[in-house]
Amino acid sequence: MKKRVFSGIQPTGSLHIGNYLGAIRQWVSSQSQYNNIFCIVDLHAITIPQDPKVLRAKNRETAALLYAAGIEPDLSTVFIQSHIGAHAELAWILNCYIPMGWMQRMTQFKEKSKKKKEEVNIGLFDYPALMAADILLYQSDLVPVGEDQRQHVELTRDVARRFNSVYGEVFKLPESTVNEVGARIMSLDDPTKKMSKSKTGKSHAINLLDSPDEIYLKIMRAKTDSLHSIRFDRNHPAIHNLLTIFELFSGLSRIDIEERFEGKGYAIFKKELAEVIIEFLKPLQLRYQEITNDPSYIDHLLAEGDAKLRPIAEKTLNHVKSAIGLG
Ligand code: ATP
Ligand code: LTN
Repeated sequence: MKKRVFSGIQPTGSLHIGNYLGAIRQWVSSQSQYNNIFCIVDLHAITIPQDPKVLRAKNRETAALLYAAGIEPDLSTVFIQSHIGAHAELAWILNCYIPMGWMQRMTQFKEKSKKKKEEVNIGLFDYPALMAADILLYQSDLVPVGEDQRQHVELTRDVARRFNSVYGEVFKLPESTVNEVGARIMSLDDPTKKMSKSKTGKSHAINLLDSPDEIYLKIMRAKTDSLHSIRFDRNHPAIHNLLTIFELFSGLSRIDIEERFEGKGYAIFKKELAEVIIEFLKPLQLRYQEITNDPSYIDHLLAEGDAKLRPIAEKTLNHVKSAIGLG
């Protein structure tokens, strides 16, 4: 039996190269080794205000982008979280087994709740309980994510362990898998912040559907530091981030990259970086156009996903409910 991989992505904003390099790249490359489930987490998305029409369109767009990036329908199942009611139901039950103190330690909540205070709702605080429900419903073994989600997977393990210690082996304990390189791609305009969908600064992120001109402009505007030489040096986070992006999209080694740009200026490096990204994204963008030419194709795949996964999720939920004396 192949191990089960489960991961999720929010249908908000535009997918960016951070999402690709931190998460989607791992999903695609290890697809044939595992039994894979990828969830478009629209219930997580509504923890911040969303326009209903946009949200519905983004669910489809996100699915199409995953297939365009190399997710294969024969190897992986993609579905929409809100289509399977068991997610919200299990999240409620898990709430009753998660101490407040665990949630209060979550760094993502601390970060996100700093912004607009009037928009901070209970859902945003409770976000990790829903994420735990997503993972545990499918008895997942591995959860490939970017660095920022590692802590949420730890909490998932903790709550599963706590539940199992009372009721027996109901949940499998999942493990996160985080890439060694690219697990935290930083913003182009502020290398102290992670690249993020919910930030809208003009040169904050490179989106997977950006045109060559947009990519070129954003890279040319990207912040650099005063190092002047082009080396992988953690003390110079702006150039380190750009070099990491170059490394991952070009497939070249760090030594080769440093040699290639030795004695050269930032302008030359940036031009080559923009070209490497543009070339890499070209086939993905073409596939996206092909896939979205026929909207019924995505709808059909998503409906198949629901039908295949609902029984698995319901089986776990029923087990949980009978263990605790519900239903
Ligand atoms: P937001 O910042 O609005 O919460 P996001 O950009 O983090 O959104 P998600 O849909 O929450 O996007 O994340 C999808 C996957 O991409 C997760 O596994 C997450 O860890 C990963 N990821 C997100 N941003 C980055 C980044 N800057 N570098 C590497 N991986 C990332
Ligand atoms: N919280 C994740 C998205 C997410 C997820 C999941 C990831 C929701 N449920 C389950 C892995 C497993 C994020 O990227 N912000």
